[in-house]
Amino acid sequence: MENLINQLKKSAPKVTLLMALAAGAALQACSGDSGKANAKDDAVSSDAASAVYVAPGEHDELYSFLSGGFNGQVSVYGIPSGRLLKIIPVFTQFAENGYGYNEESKAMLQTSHGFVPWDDLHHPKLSRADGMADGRWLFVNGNNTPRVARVDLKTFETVEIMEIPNSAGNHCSPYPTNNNEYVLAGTRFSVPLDMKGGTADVSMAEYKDKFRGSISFIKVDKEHGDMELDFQILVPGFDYDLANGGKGPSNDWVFFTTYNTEKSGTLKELGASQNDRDYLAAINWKLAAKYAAEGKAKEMPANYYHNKMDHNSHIAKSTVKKTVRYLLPEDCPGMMYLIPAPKSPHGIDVDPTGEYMVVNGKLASSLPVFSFSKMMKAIENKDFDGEVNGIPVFKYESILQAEVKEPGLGPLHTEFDGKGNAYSTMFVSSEVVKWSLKDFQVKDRMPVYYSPGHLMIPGGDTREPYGKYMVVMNKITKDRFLPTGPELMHSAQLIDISGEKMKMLLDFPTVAEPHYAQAIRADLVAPNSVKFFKLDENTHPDAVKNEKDVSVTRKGRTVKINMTSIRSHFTPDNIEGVQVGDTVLFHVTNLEQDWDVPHGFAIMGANNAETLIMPGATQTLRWVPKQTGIFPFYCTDFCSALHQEMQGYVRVSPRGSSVPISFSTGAKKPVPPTTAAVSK
Ligand code: RUQ
Ligand code: CUA
Repeated sequence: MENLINQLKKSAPKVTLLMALAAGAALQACSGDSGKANAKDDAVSSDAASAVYVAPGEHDELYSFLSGGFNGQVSVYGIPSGRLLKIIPVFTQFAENGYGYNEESKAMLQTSHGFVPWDDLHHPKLSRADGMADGRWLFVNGNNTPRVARVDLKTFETVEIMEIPNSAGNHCSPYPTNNNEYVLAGTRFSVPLDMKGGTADVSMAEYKDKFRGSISFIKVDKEHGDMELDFQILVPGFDYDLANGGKGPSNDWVFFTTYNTEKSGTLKELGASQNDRDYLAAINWKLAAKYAAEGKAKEMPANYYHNKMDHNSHIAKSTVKKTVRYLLPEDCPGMMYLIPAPKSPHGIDVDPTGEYMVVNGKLASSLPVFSFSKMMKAIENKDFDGEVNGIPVFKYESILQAEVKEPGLGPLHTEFDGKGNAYSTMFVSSEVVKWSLKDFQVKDRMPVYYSPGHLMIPGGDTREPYGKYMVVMNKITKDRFLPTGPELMHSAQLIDISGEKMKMLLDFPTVAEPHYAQAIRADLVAPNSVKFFKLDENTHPDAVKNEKDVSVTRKGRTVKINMTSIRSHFTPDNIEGVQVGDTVLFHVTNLEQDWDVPHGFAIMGANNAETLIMPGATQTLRWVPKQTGIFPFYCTDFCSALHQEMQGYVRVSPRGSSVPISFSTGAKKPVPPTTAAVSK
């Protein structure tokens, strides 16, 4: 019991202690006194080890993409082994490969607030074709400084970041429609819009009247995936929490949970929990797009960044956008409706048939399931119960299909197995609950350790889930792993859902704080994986494709060093004529044309990081020497038996020194110094 109390305490910011306690006499499947004992005694069967065993040299069945939360990254794990395959930096600088540190990628992290090398990344969503993940791109949200990014699954690199204006806390984001027509992004915090794309300087006392939310419609290029902010809908000043798109009959709709419909401006923990009901917002995205195309959209000034990485030069460029179009729901009949939902709901999940919308009311004692066909009927019959800002509100009872009774405490998220079952996480009672979409009865419960947020079934939000495994991402780890001081890795648990009863298979630690995750069959991604970049397609202006073309040139206070790397040397290696205070740009081209042979580049005292150059690519490290002397540089990635020999020196002389620019290439005669461009 002590464990449970601790959990409740820790969960207090999300679910007030009082409510959690008041919510249920039955603290079902509480994690008990010892998670360890539980796991051993009743959860893990003896064949679990073989179910997750991927023999050395064998590959996993699935790729899974787990968000990194406050580390701003995505981590890629193999399923079922739980092997960590890669960390993809998105909104963060990443010293491991120089992303955000080298000159080529810095522009990716530019925003209207300047360089923001961090974000809170919550929700990965795979691009779609006909309602199924197609394995081309991964869209992710930045929660803090509103941004949506696209990762290319050919290279597992972040290739595009779009800032979202009129937003503050891009949490219900990003939601691709079934053919990536749009990626939708909603704001969590409402803010007073200044109608120039930013927020206004107003008193918090004006919260109720002046604050608004926004939902952004980002158009996605069918072939290349490039994003473009098409328009926004300015919505009432609630908090918008999560979203999910319809499918099948509900294909044209997307649903958003809202909280703080009270519009309480202070102590939201209490203020946003006054009303018994908040809303599920239903938006017809196709109709919205039609309204926008037919001239209903107005335009306002804005100021937001759109950053793209060029595939051939590997150079990111920022474009600053100056306008944004917007729609008002009150001008667009039939576009938006509100369904009353249990207070302060969190996840909204639509079942594979597209008929049921499950609202995870984290403070509610039942799990309501709404019916899309009932919603359509109510629209037809104008069966409304008033309106908010001109947006019709349905009657709860007329849209409700069923309530799952006593599902557990603190329902947060639900996914589906494609066999008529739903699985919901219970944050407070630390369990996953399986229930049926046929009779809405609970079928099974599985304790998880501890306090699960999202769960993920591969394809669980698509038309046809791959209903074999489920990954549950737990917020609290406690005694699951060897202690590592006050901070522990978060824990994910892999559960077999192929049978009637859930079976616990595996615990694996995860990097930072995963929120949502997505997974896809490996054969939809692996065959497209790029092995190296073709040197002859490298369009970087400072690329050097042949060692004999290397150069060191001075222009004013800038020294450009266009160099190459190949096992196991840099050309040039020794460079002289650099002065204190110069800006030195090392443009390093990796000449290798082979898989998995990056070279790194680092120099003593550089105030950024190393950079890791993929075969065929060029990257630039900027260095401003502050002292005279000899500075070694070297390759950071152990690339061959002679990796330790892959090194060189830069001589730094005082400012105004007469030491000319010169360099050596390993040739017998040193390259004669000249004062201008030097190339051999
Ligand atoms: S949402 S569990 Cu972004 Cu639930 Cu975190
Ligand atoms: Cu190149 Cu080590």
